[in-house]
Amino acid sequence: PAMRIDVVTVFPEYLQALDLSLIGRARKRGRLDVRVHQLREWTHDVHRTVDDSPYGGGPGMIMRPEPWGEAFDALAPAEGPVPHLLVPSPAGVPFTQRMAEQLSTEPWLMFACGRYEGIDQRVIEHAATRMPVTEVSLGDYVLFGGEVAVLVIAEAVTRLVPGVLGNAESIVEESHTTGLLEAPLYTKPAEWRGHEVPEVLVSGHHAKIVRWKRDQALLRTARTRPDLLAATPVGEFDKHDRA
Ligand code: 6GU
Repeated sequence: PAMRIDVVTVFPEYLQALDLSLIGRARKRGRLDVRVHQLREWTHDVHRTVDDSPYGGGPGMIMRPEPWGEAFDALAPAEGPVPHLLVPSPAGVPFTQRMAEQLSTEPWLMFACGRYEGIDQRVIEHAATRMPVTEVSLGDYVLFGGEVAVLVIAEAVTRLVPGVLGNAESIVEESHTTGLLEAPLYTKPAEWRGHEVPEVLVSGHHAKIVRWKRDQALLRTARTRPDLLAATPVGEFDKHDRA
């Protein structure tokens, strides 16, 4: 089942990264249908203006609503199926693995990339009369615009779409899917520059390995992300011992 992704931006060059690597491969294989659009195509003045000064004063420029309205009319006509619109913004709800999982089941996503100080809020209000809209933030810091956020969100979401990632099992145990950080990983050689691979991993004792990985995940989470550990149900702590 292919997922369609439309991106509207004044910097389509940023999205060229979507031609690369596993996302590019998934597109060639027909699992993803990615379409990047230049917002200025929906302007009519000679300078192709997309911004203006803010009502009420304040610094910088705001994206004016009219080109966005025309873009929505062209890409997602009021009749027929509509996408889930995602608007990257530092004022949005925090983007999480949980949200990535939910979005990965949707057939059609559209991203509206703001630049400058942001987009006129009526664009979001108007879009919400036609389609589901989520303003989403990557974290508590400020980027120049939504383009890099789209690369992050699109990668987190599309790798969960069936058939995009080669090995579906690698998704199940990884960091954040379990609510904990993942245990450290090792490969050959068994000794390297005086550093050894933990003994238990070469022991061949499967049950001990499972318990070690779980304990390492808990330790690592306690040290670097105590906030995540606090949100972990206590049943997770000894799950494998009770099995
Ligand atoms: Cl999603 N967009 C922008 N422009 N800045 C951000 C962000 C998103 N998340 C954190 N900072």
